[in-house]
Amino acid sequence: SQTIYLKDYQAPAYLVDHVALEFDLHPTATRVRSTVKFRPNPNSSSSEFFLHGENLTLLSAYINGAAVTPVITEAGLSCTVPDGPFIWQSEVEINPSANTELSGLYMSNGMFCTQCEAEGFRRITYYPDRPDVMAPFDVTIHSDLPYALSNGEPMRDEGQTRRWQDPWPKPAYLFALVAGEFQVVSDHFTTASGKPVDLNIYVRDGDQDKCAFALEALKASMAWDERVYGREYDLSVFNIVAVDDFNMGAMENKGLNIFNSSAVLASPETTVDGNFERIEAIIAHEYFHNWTGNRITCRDWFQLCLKEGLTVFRDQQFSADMRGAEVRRIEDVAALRGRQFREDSGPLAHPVRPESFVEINNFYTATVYEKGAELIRMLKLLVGDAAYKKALDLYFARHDGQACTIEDWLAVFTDVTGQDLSQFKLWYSQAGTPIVTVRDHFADGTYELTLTQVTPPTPGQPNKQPLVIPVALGLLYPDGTEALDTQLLVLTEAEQSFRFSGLHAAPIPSLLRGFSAPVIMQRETRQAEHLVQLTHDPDLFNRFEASRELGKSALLAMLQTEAAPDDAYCGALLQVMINEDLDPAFRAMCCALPGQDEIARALAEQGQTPDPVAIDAAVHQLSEHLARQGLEALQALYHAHQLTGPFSPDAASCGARALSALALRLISHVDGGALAAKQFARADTMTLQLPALGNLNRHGQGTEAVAQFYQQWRHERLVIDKWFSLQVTTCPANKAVAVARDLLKHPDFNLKNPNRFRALIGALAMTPAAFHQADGSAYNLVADQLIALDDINPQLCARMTTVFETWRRYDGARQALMRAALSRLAAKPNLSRDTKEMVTRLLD
Ligand code: B3K
Ligand code: ZN
Repeated sequence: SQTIYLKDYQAPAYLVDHVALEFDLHPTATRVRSTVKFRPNPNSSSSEFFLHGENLTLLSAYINGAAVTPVITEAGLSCTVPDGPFIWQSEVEINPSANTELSGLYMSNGMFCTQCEAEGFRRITYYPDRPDVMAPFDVTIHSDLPYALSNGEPMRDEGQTRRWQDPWPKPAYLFALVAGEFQVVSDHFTTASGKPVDLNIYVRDGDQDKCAFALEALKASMAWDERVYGREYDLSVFNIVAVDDFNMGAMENKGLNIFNSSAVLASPETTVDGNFERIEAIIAHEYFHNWTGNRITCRDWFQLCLKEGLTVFRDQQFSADMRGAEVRRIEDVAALRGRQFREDSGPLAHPVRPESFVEINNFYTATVYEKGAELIRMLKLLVGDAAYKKALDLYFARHDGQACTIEDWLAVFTDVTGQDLSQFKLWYSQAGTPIVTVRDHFADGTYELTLTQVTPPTPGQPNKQPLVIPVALGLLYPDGTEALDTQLLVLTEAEQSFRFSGLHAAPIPSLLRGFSAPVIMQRETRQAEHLVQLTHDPDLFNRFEASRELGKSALLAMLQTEAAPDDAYCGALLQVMINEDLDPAFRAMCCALPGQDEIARALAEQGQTPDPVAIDAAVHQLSEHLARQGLEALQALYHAHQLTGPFSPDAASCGARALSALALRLISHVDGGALAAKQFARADTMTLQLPALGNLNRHGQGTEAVAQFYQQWRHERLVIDKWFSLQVTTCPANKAVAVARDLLKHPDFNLKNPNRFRALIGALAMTPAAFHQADGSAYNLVADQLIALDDINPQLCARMTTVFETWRRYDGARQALMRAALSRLAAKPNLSRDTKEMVTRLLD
């Protein structure tokens, strides 16, 4: 397998002025005819004509109407071409039914659908499948299926022939085609300048009652992008199709977004609050790509964060506006730490803009997406809101219709502000999470704060330079009053000191407010200060942070010195839980105990070896202690937050339900599931039913309810995914492998459906105490399943290998078992390029 380097980028030898595609759809033998107008690129010195193509049977090829015989390899074809512009025509045959990779044109439940990002278009026809070749597409589909869709505007319907024209030049990765039998749910939107847009969601029969929420989210996204970024939609129709077999969440194809059904379908009966939130965010994300991704795309795949980091940032801003900025920020940071910090501290660490890859699909990562978004958040903080807005306006004006780079992106900020961003740019090339260490000192009314930054070595990057780190700081007095309002300190050197005078007592620093930079802040733990912050910090993020720090210290003390559960911490949590001045959603987040992986990471950051089984036991013990200490308060809280009236997934209702779910979870530690059983019996929504079932199963009371749940929901695929997950995540950790083995034999398990595979195998691997059983049985089960999956779906297999990325954290015995499991996968005959790259990096 060949490594591709950013430094080797070369402009395309030929540009495309127009593409016409014609499809004769057939499940096993689809014909694709293409007519492409090429012209030599004036900015390229090469005249070599190469078209990507994989798994295609070429039936005929013509240049300017004359038959040609190209040289064909596994990667594509080359051909002698005339000087100047010419017309390329070809016909190929492909087999969508055999396409289990779910890349290119494939079948899902009898419908045809496509996934072309990153390099799937080359599995449909021969073409320069690279994002810097943009062209208008004209698509003709012959099929007897009731619906046949593609990008852009629908042309006049001619019976079994459907035509679509997309006027906006686009790269091939944004091409999409869907055909099948659907139910359509429709709505309308009128843009700010008065243009009408038809909105449609296409779903399987039976799912039409699960589209309303996504349609509302779509309209809200369209209005938000007009209001906040001045971006209008640019076609008369916006189509969304839900498919059951899909490798990720959704895809932003121009005018025809294709969604994993789990990222679009929602109903109160089948969907939990967290799903509603996720659907709203993904709908927004894909819609926002229309400007940040489609109208302005990436020059090459190394620039992926140009569209993904920016679009994640935009969807985070949207969700903050829809659901409350502070609570959303806490969730986003928790996800960043859980996925990106984890990635950044292990063998898969890579820069936000990687410099090399073997398989680009392996770089759709938390680093590119979530850290990429953090860089934009920092940039906005550093230049200010007004300059950010000007820079974005300039970006859209200057680069519309282009394929751009991070240099282009940063240049608009430099041009607007005059600021030199060369040091800031290191964030794009330097991998690893900076560690900022805090020392402080107070004397004679003056507080001195010294911050030191170090970024640890990452694969291929032994030495790091200091970064630009914006640190939002406030100071509190020990009685909780404010000593200093939020200030922005900008750290640019390895070590810097800051002085604050005129203070009447030693202050408590409230550092990194709102999580102003994606760094690890290290400061000697001071419980008394955290307790003040937990109850008084005006920055809610730092209240949450104080709670995490207290929770971590309590658990670490239990693990390291067999200390008893910390009463002061538990008492403080209970106070927050019942504090009616605080948003219930915030209370629920702030009072959940730290996650088990978070504890493992905290230990690893201190150079210690985590034992996931011991962590699980400590979390259980602490939960029970907290529950006993606050039982009456928890029961009152539970009952006070029961909602009456029709279900609504709005932020306030979700918050109330989250708080009552937290209370129920804790109470179950004391009553063994009695209250959960009552909730399960009367639950009329999934948000009430699923956690009730989880609590029952967690306390050994789930057998009957699990069976009943299956009978109730056996025809709802997305609910059955939850049913698979729940059983492995809530059974006793030492039983999880046996439970998973049984479920692998269940007739509803299906290796070919990514959602189902993730629901079972992913859930097992993401449950630390279950995955890290000392006998290595879970590692082996996961490895066996990955070995089976690799031939079917290399992309998903490669993605799932990341469950092993933390192997270096653990003890020698577990390390050896994980290495052995990975080595078995590495030794599989015909290992895919995707998986090979991942196991190589993991084992390096
Ligand atoms: N752009 C797609 C991701 C494609 C992943 C290809 N392996 C979805 C998104 O980020 O919106
Ligand atoms: Zn995206």
